[in-house]
Amino acid sequence: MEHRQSWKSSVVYQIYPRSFMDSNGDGIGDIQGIISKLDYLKDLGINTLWLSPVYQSPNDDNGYDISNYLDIHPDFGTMNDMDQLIFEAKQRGIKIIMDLVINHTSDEHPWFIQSKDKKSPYRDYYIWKDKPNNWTSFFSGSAWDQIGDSYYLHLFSKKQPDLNWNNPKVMEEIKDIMRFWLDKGIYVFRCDVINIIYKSSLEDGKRRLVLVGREFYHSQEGCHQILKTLRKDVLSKYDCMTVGETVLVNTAQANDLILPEREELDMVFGFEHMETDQINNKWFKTRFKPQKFMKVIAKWQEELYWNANYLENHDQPRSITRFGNDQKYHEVSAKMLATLLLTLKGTPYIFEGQEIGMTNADIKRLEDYRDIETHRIVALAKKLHFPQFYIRHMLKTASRDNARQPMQWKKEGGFTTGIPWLKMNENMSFINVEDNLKNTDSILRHYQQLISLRQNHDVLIDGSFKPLYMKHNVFIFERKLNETSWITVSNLSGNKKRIPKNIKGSILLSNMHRTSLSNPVLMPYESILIDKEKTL
Ligand code: ISL
Ligand code: CA
Repeated sequence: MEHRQSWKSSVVYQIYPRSFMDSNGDGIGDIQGIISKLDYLKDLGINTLWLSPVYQSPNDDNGYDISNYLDIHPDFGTMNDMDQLIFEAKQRGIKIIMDLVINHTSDEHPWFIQSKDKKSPYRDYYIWKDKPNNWTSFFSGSAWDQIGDSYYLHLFSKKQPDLNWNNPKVMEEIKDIMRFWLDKGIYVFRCDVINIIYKSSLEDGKRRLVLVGREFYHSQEGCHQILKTLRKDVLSKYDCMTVGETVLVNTAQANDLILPEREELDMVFGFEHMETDQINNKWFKTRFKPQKFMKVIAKWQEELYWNANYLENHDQPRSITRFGNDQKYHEVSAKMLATLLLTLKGTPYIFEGQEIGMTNADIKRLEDYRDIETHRIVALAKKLHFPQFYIRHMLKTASRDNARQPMQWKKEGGFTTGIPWLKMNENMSFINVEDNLKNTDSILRHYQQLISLRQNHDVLIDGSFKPLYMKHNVFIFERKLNETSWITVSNLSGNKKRIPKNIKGSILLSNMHRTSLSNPVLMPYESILIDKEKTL
């Protein structure tokens, strides 16, 4: 067989370290906690772990504001713990992805502290201006803040000043940071908001509702040049891969970042499928439209060289609540989404808790939310006199804390012996790892089966993708490699549907104990994986 890049067969599990497992009772997940669960992850079958940031940080944005890239936040442990994690993971055949946040640092990073002095050699590490322009931040409000008589740019919170990628010294610093971690044996970087790091001009942006100024920093040629340099000078010297988080990209822009001949990134996270249940903005959710969702997914499958497939992460609401049904059809719809995710073409990413069908948060009081973005939007909505019930609705459907409630290991929690940093979901009494492990037919077991199918059948990795049917909220596609042809059927609705007559074959996996296709009624959220060639 032709040489296949190792990341094509990766199955990635994303850990949000604060919320995964607390080993010392301070209510915050940590590295020793992760180590204690490596056997669990190995049994699940995953071979790659992505850790959201564990670096030193004042935690304004839970670690996405880094004050020292070369050290570990004491909440999470020490560098020794990190070395031990890399070692223990390797023993189990698990590779580690670290988050690389290089659009901005924390305002408490020594570079920024020094850059406040106009005469400092660090001044040019950041973007300073005498007068702000009209750009707005991802977290709402102006993207500029004042210190003394100057303003600095921050596309996220004011404690996340943007680095100046026009300064070659910044490039050299980041290269050193990457080498430091690659030399320790980490395998991949997940490059945070990587397609917005280069600002080609600081003039006023076109007037629009959100992200004013984006035409000057979104997917600029300068960004491609930076990525090529990082690849050539650093990444190409190691056995590693990169996945970029790329906001607002279309398929053409995504391909421009990942086509092998471009020598930039290996794959990117797109967001278009995440926009199929909202109007304009994530805070204005509408009813989920499965038709739109499957069409976007099929488009990315067909047009992209390789996909990074995901249904949830630490910024997104839980997929079961959003695209499935977290009540009556909790188990079947979680399994249906799993089958979809793991049989698509590309590298699948599973977010912690997804494998047991964790749902959106049950936080009732505004003050119990922890996320900075949430608090910024509440302040803005109050200023605009949004009614209280609507603000609550916005948070319930879109707050990032929906995905950040601690991992539900046991009926009574099992995450910490102390007080969790963010309240746990009360449904842990019936949605938890312990029960999932006991039950041979659980959501977790379904994930396990799918991962193992992926790892033992090249058709799920190298096979082509072809949509066969996308009507009435039913999504059917084929993966084909040489003589092998597998078909995934997913009912993305809570209504009964029919399986089209031309779909034939034997059942490889079902979320409803189906053993044949003789009954053409597709039950609510039913999903079937079929081997077409082995028609009975
Ligand atoms: O969170 C979002 C939607 O709710 C996005 O707009 C998000 O801010 C964007 O995808 C960038 O996310 C990444 O960078 C941010 C950080 O807050 C996120 O957690 C991270 O995933 C700034 O570093
Ligand atoms: Ca802890």
